[in-house]
Amino acid sequence: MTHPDLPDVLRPEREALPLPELRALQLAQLRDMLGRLHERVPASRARFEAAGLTPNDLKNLEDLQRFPFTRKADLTAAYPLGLTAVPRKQLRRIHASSGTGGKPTVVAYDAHDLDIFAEVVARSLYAAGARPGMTFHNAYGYGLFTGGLGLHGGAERLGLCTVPVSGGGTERQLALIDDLQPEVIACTPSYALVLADAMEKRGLKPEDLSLRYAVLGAEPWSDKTRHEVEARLGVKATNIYGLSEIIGPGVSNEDAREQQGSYIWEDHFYPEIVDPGTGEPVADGDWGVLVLSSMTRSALPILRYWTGDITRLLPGENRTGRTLRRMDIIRGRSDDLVILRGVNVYPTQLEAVLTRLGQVSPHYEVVLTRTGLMDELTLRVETPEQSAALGEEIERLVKVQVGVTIRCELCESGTLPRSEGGKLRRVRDLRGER
Ligand code: DLL
Repeated sequence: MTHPDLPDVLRPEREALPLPELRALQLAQLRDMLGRLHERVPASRARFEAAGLTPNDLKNLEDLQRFPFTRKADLTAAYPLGLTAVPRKQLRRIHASSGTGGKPTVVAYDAHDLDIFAEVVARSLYAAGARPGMTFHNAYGYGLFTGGLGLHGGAERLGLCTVPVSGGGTERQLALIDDLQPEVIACTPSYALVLADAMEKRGLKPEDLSLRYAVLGAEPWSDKTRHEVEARLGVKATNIYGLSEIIGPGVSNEDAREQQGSYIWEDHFYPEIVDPGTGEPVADGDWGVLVLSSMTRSALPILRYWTGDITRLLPGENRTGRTLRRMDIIRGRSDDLVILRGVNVYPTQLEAVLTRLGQVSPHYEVVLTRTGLMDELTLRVETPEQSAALGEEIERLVKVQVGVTIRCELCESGTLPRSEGGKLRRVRDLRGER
């Protein structure tokens, strides 16, 4: 199945296409997509017409910038299924993601989409180190969330024996890992730490576990968490990225032997990085908002989706022979961006300060409050010892490195919210509350 020269690549004819061929394929796919949107989705046609555009206006890849973005609000306005491009009878599955308030975002798949979903997740798992015949412990939530069923379909496609554990029930998870001896686990990074805690409480050591690879995503995380998960569970951990509006997990994944950026499966998902303020493309390698077009999706093709995720496309060569571009970690979201007294702060910047300091755990929480007209940010961090000097040192480092004055509160181990298997919310905004 693998190419002799490209042992890390599952589908060389897709993952290692010569660049001119890949770009030609993308242009053809985007044109096809525009044609389908124009013909079958009235809301899309109306937006093209309002902008004076037809699908024929896409002559080269740069022309894509002339076409409008799709935003979460466009999906909400068309709730539940107004943007689908195939008849209702053709649909085979629905997923939904929680909105920031009000109605969830509903996404639909037909048989062709489910085939693509399994394909890109299979590639992601392969890049993460999984190989046919291994056993796969899937601790992503099953249900409307795309994580559980999405990983599940790809794992079966790759030929893994899949254990559909879903989230929560940590003791039972450990017992299953002990009994079924999986080599591969998938869950959120914060839940991987919860499992590590529980394992240590039981007196288990990494070498007692069969696990070798962890596929972690669905929430922001950093190298500090990677190193911790790797050391405590005895695995190689890679980042899996994705979102419901585009497909679910499996838009991109790191390669376990490289761990330097996640390969975007660009033969299905076309990436752009744009300035969060102007929407204009940024210079190569610069940070900005990731915008994705799901070129090959049939039931719900989405053009230029404004993910709100801040990342960059990594410059330079990769070491795996793929011709696909890699994205960096998600540094934050354009909308969970905290603006504190005029300074833009991403929670991950605070995490980076903690990482460099070393003496604290990766469990932290950002609490925003308002006193009078003043916004205050409290960084709550778990530490084995509550020394006032350490708290002051963190406040000083944040001031110097991030440029804002914050308050640091040290908490006892185990007191901050933990993941229940779902996404962990790091920011609690109490500014609207009395
Ligand atoms: O979280 C899909 C997924 C499931 C990805 C399992 C990976 C693993 P949504 O619920 O629609 O879909 O949430 C999508 O989650 O826009 C990011 O803000 C965030 N996100 C997803 N993966 C990562 C990651 C799934 N690896 C939103 N790093 C996205 C950072 C991530 N943030």
